Amino acid sequence: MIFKTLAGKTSFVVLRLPQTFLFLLFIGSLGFGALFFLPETSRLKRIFQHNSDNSAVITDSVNGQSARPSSPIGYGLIGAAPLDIGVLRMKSQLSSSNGKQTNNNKESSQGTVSMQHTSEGDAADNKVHTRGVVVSSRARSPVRVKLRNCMLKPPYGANYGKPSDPESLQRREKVKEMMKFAWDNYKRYAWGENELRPLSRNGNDGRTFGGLRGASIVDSLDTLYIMGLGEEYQEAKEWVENNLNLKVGGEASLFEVNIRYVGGLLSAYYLTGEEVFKRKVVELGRNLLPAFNTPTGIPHGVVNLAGRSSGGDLGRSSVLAEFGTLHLEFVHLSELTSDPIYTEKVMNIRKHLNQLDKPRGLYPNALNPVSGNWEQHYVSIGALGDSFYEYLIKSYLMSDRTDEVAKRMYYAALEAIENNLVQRSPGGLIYVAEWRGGILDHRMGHLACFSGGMIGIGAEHGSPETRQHQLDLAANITHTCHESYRRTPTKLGPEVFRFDDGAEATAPRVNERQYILRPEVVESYMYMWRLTHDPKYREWGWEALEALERHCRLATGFSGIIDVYGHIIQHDNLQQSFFLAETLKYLYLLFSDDDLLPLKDWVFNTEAHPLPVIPRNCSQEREHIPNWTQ
Ligand code: DMJ
Repeated sequence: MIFKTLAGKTSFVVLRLPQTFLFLLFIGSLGFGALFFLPETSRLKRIFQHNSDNSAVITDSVNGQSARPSSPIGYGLIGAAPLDIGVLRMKSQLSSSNGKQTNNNKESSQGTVSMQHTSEGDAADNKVHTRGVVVSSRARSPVRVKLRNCMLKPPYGANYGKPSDPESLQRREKVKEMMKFAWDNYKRYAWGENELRPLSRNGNDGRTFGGLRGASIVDSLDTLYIMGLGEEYQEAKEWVENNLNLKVGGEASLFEVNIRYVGGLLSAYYLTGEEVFKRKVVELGRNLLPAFNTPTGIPHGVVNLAGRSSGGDLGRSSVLAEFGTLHLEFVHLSELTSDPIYTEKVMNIRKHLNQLDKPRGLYPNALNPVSGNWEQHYVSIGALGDSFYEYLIKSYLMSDRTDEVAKRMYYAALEAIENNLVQRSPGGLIYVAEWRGGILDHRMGHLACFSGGMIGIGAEHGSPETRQHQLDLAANITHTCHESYRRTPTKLGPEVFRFDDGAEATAPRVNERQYILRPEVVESYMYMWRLTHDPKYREWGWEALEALERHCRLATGFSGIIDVYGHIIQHDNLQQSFFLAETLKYLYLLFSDDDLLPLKDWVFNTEAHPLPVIPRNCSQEREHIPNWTQ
């Protein structure tokens, strides 16, 4: 008798006597590895692959329906966390490893995954996966075939991103430990609130999210999941299920709710296939629509989540980085609901921006939602502008490179940025200055450091003549951002660094010297590593990690610091939710192999929540295909 998983439950498969005999003979003479040489149709093989077969996300994205996944975990990344599955198989623990989370989670959350497994475990894992068995067994499921052809790709390849060199593996484990530490302290002192205040040992709710709570939980779901922190992921999921109340009546930032909550829930859904995330994100998405009730359809910055009014003040300008950072999530909301309204809303923004006159081809940061005109001519690739540019190139990539309008707008914007904002300092550092009505302000925000990664991922999709040039620009900007870290005693970078009055990537002004656990610099390291495999990016990431450990880690969680140049460290008492969503996730990916969330299949929203590329053959089957050519 052998245990088999069926529809997420353990059941038994009884082998009749002759089968049992043949089976034992086969195993006895060739060992367990022999199982993987059996033909595809082999019943024995099916028995031993219950985990993978039943871990499918059975999202039918063609008609927008979602069937229940047969396993609580979509692709089984936690259930089959790095090495767990191999070890479990080799130990013949088939009777208990039924794809349910509880058993496997225990192993992963206790930190036994990866680091402590022996080479026996490693070999077993490789044997299973590198022979393509998991993939081919999945392919047998009709649902998975549909899935594979349409929306989703597994978030990992053969090896779950496990790096082959021991140093990177050790570093990746360190990042995971930091995540667990940040999570445990949030849980202990601020559970259910938006963020942890580690010094005062309480929570911070603020007003940004209009009464929504648990920002750190929603922002952490996918990070916990990809790291194989199974128990923690489960706690987070249960909180979302039982406590994430979307019926709140406050005024929320449309941008922040979109990137953290909508992005976090979408990504959790696509990674795990858990219906609860879809239900929640669809409800939340609907609550955001009143923000678009303006004469131009350019949304307000704030929205009343109870839908009583559109929220926001028509007299206030809308910010480019806010209304320009909705596209990825809203297109996916249309995908999930089969309701084109979300795509229409963001396409309207796109259209409006596309047809507006732009000073020297640049996009100013503020627009009047009533007149639809620019409010001033202040341009920045950092605060107030940043993720608008990011979403242009990522919209193109997420559309499986069919969104030609986004592509054209991105490369035209980049050209204008290069012609007007990109500068070389006297010391030879390349930076992106800010522009105030034609006058350059020679400063660069930490936020602008995401642009190294953005320009890097865009490089290979532009014209072949500009490819190397753009890759060099990306590398140069990333280098400058690294310098802004390297030139401080803490080895963490300031909020703003300058290139005037003798400053070179340093922060002479006291009020610009804080580091609030932001991700942008390590984000660019991660992309540049993926694009070039130059080991310096991993070294730089490790330097940042060590500095975080030295200066930002307290006994009760992580905190930003007030002055990166200070010799006595003062903390700002806030563990930002983006530290868990982004900074630690990018570090983890930096030390992982490229088959964890491959960039050809996934795009990260601006809060580092991975969203799947929508393959063109998937869109073609849909009625509401957005018309990218308009
Ligand atoms: C995050 O919320 C997002 O990355 C956003 O795009 C910019 N600011 C923070 C992190 O610094």
